[in-house]
Amino acid sequence: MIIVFKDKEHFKKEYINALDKNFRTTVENATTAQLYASLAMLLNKNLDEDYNNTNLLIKEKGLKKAIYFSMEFLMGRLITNNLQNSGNYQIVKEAFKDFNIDINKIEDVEEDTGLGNGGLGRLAACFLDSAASLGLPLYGNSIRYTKGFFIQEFVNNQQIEKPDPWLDKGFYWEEKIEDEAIDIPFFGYVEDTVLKEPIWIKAVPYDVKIVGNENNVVTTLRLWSTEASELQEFKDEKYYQMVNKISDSLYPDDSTYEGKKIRLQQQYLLSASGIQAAIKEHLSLGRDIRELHKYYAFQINDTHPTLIIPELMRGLMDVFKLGYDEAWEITKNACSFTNHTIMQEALEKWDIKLFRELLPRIYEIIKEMDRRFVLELEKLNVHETDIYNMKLIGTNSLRMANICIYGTHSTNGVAALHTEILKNTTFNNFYKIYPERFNNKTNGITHRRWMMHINTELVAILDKWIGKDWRYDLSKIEELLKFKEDKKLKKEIIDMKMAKKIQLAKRIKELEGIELDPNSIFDIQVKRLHEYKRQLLNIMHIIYLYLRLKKDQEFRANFHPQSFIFGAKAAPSYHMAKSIIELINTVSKVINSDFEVNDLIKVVFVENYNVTYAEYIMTAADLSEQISTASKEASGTGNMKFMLNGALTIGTLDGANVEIAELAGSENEFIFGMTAKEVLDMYEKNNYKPREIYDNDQRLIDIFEFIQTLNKNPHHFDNIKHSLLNSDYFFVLKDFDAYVKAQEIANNNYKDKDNWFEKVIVNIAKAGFFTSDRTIEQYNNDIWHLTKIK
Ligand code: 26V
Repeated sequence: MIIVFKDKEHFKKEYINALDKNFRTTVENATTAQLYASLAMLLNKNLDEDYNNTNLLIKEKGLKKAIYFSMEFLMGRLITNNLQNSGNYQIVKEAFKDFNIDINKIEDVEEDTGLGNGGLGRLAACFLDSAASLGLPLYGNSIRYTKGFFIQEFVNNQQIEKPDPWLDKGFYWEEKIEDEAIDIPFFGYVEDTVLKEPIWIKAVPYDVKIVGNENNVVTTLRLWSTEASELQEFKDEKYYQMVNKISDSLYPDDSTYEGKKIRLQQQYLLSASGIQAAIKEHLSLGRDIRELHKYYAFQINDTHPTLIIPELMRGLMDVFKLGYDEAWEITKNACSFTNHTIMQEALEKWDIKLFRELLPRIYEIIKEMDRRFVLELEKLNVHETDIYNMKLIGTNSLRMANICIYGTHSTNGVAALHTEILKNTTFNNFYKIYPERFNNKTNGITHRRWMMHINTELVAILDKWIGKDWRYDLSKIEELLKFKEDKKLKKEIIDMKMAKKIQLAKRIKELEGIELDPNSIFDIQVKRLHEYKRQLLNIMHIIYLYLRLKKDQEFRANFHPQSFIFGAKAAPSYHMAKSIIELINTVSKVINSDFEVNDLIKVVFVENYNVTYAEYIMTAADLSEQISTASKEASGTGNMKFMLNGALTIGTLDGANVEIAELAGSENEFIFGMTAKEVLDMYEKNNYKPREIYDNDQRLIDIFEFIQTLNKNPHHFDNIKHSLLNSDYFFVLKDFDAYVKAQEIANNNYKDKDNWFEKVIVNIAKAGFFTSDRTIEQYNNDIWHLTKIK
């Protein structure tokens, strides 16, 4: 165990010194911001020893490293995690108690590090925690955006986006490594493979420590920022603007030409800096460039860092003068790719004209890759339409996923069903040629952040009933199954859930001003807002319930009170998603202020859902809403967090829900709706008629009549209705009836507490599979082959 501070008194002495040194103040006189800053700086400094030892050991033993290239790392707060994993949380908490300070108040000062949009970014953060905790040398590589994911506010029920200048308040967990800066060229022209007259941008790394759990391992997340380059002679106003723009914000608006260019610059900067830093380190240790793939594995998280493939080819050929074939073998062996979506609009394509202007030499390399690929395919007698679809370069655009599958030795999906769809549908043409490249790595979540740190009530129960081994090997949590009928255990789990619901209700009361009854069913859907995730189906069911509760006395008498909680951000330019937010907020106000029903149902849309909010929400759910159109949600990870903390899933057989239902038994979840196969068949047949469903279901007609009364303009929400009646691409109407039935069963079932909480225990006991420790072990065994740091 790394105890940075020997004991409580030692910590107090150091901390008092730190306050004096940093702010010339004392515990009594310091502001909470100063108390927080001093704690963060002190802990960060004290992690140096383990950090240096980890680096030294990797070098001395010549261990292979994996670099996880990702445009997003949704880290959330670091203070609690770093205190916990380093084994100092208790000491520090006790010390603060002596100071008469609530440590939670100090933790609350820290802003979320919100360098990510959602699941993909949070997965990357969980992976860093798991790898460090397993002692695997996995290093994160990303961009130090000056502004993280936007802060959401609601004005007149509508989403407003505010910038998130998270660095302004001070970020104490990073260290700028000036002398490892790398100059990256953009634009210019190519003469005989040499890039001439480019514009140079300096990429400067900031390293953030990643603390392994009680094992003295400290790895890093490297975040690249941009500065003016010394190599750049001509620097005008426009140049400095460009320098700042590249690391200014996460996913800047890509609806304009300017926005697109910046995003591509970000992608290349991230890819080229990471690759060049690895090559420099490799050579500085006296190794041969031809052995690069034996010392580095480069994981491409979705297609955003695709350019590491041509960049590595460029380095090996242009700088180190290897032949194409040798460079290609090294590149393919070093790189591997993870796909996170089958949504067509998220499969990245770059306009050739834009790409060639910005990255002329990289474009040439991709063109050569494409030429050779086509020759290979022709040799294999692949049909010409397949060749056309598989080409790396289409008529107007570069196809990033194709480059990734062709340029790596491994392509994985993120849940069993998702990988099957990749193999049999999305990338079937590639699968037929390279079946050995495709593999599945079902996502996971770090059970430290997503259970141990946020649900101490459950930790105590587990420790008491099955000992502590589960903490280090979550598969052991299955031992709880033996006691699933035990009345005493059930009582403890019921109390745990009640405690967590009360805590969340308190936070919601404080932040949203809405009172929730902890005895009601907490029914929660938190995730990005997207039509395929079907928050619309959820709110339509709520409207149906509301109307029925008002007129059906018998139904009312049998109904267990239910609180519906939403949390979601919509992309700033995604109009339909924003309309759905407005609809939910509007309905929420009507229902919550209707005295006829507001003791039976409540609706809350929490503002600015983020990692820290999630830490309160995940433990407090009875029902976990996972209701995406089957086939569309690649995996989901919120579903796993809810399950591990004792919620039952109401969901479709999509993504990792399939594995949840398989492991826990579908009798212990509320599964409904079309299957992925039915959805895909229906797209193929193209014979879905949503209007017929609408015309024949009075409930749907009533719902939309009600929606017309919500705004003084009855047509205010017509875009939603029209989209459903004219296309309903995500089968909301088709699944409505099945969803209503599943909800009814769930509500009914909750009244039998004994039965409900037996299901809860089974879910917790079967959630061990979903720790990201397991996922990372699989990546390592199948793809990276790293040796553990001892
Ligand atoms: C793509 C793009 C392209 C245009 C600019 C904005 C943007 C933002 C994000 C993306 C990638 C979306 C892919 C994604 O987040 N997939 C999610 O990955 C999770 C982790 O594997 C998984 O659990 C979710 O099911 C999946 O939707």
